[in-house]
Amino acid sequence: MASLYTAAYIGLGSNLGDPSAQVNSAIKALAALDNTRLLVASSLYRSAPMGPQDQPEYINAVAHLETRLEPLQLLHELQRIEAEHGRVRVEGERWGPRTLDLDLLLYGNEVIQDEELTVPHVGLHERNFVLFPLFEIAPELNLPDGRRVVELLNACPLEGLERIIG
Ligand code: A4P
Ligand code: MG
Repeated sequence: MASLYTAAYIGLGSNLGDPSAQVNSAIKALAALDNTRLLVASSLYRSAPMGPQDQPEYINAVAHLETRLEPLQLLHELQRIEAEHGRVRVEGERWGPRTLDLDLLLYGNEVIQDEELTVPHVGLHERNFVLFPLFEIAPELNLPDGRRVVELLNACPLEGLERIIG
């Protein structure tokens, strides 16, 4: 019988306040979501900022969930968790600093092009701070278009990325 649960991968990022603490706290919040199980979270990674360079380095990670929430329900839960971690969106500012950013990277094999939600997440295939932690927890994973995470990772420079041990 088909599972009622769908595999979802969440990208976590933070570069304000205490980024490691924010990311760890967000992982706990993901684990506490209704109708959702946290299967595994990657190590934390230190990562040079993409976009404006006059901002602190990021802490990034990826979490693997199984969920019965619909994609938009899950997105709204992610936005609630961001808000609870003090995320304030600045109108018109792109790629700026943030206490917590949660991106829905993948939702099963679905391709979603909605006003509010694009899945797979737009930057997924070219961001080392997404691909490396994703590969750490899901080395066999393919994207809905059939591309393998490991192939994308091999094509992606790893400069500025460092796994935090321990
Ligand atoms: N949205 C659409 N699809 C999705 C999705 N799959 N997951 C919409 C989450 N949200 C999605 O997001 C803007 C809108 O995207 C939301 O309202 C949602 O409906 P946002 O988080 O408010 O905007 P943003 O994060 O400032 O913009 P953007 O372009 O999503 O930024 P990114 O791509 O998240 O990049 N450098 C390092 N080293 N590490 C980082 O994590 N992150 C960023 C932000 C910049 N530089 C970074 C990092
Ligand atoms: Mg975002």
